[in-house]
Amino acid sequence: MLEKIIEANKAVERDMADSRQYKIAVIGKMKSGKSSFIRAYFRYFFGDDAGINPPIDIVECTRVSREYSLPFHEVALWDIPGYGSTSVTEKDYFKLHQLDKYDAYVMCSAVYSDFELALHNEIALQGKRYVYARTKTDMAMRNWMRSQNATDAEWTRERNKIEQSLKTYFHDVPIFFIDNKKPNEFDFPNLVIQLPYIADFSIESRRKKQEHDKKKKKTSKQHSTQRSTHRSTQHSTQPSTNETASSCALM
Ligand SMILES: Nc1nc2c(ncn2[C@@H]2O[C@H](COP(=O)(O)OP(=O)(O)OP(=O)(O)O)[C@@H](O)[C@H]2O)c(=O)[nH]1
Ligand SMILES: [Mg+2]
Repeated sequence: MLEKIIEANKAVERDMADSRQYKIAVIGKMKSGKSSFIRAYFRYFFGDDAGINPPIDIVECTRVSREYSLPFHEVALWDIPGYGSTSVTEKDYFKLHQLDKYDAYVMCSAVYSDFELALHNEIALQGKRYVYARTKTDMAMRNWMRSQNATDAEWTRERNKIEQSLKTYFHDVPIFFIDNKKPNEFDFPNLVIQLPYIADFSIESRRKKQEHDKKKKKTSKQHSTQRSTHRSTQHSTQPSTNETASSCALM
């Protein structure tokens, strides 16, 4: 019996080692809905019993990074404090929260801010990938439709316009419009289903970048060695000024 249990445990350990859990950081401006996204994510997959309830508030709330994960689920979400408050400024956001250690990112944003472009560039420098989650779509839709007295079709056109303008800033980044309060609506289901693929893609793209950087470094090292060898050969085959002078004198 004991042997069977040990064997079963070993099999579980093997499975766990085989199944990779992606480390995904949920980042963005304070109050953009990062913690709400994490709650909605686990609720979407596991219902209210998931027991994953990062604190949510209308005032600044998340002050330290924290992991939310479940065993055997392929995605671990990290709730990262938001930038833009007095306690967490935009400057050094990436360094401060050691964002380089994550496999991929979900960038939450209810309204575009220029700092998102800085984050976008930082992630690209790392060779990694992320998804752009446009949160609070429900509110944006309600407010816009009310102010314009618009129809659903007009809202769809407006939403497409917003998406197109975001795409001009964030090339190649998947953009999803979501409502964290209703994870079955808008693009939420599409986002969460694609998340592991994006994380995989991010890891692969990071690996390729590292390989490319390594090759580049090696080639530039080779070039500099060649240059210095060339210089020293030129130096040894060319007569010194004194030799030239003396050979001239001999002629
Ligand atoms: N209507 C609506 N409200 C949202 C949505 N996402 C978040 N909220 C609300 O926005 C407020 C802030 O949400 P949080 O999840 O605490 O935001 P956060 O980014 O984690 O905030 P900090 O950790 O303080 O930076 C809360 O009142 C949420 O209920 C959404 O998609 N729709
Ligand atoms: Mg939070």
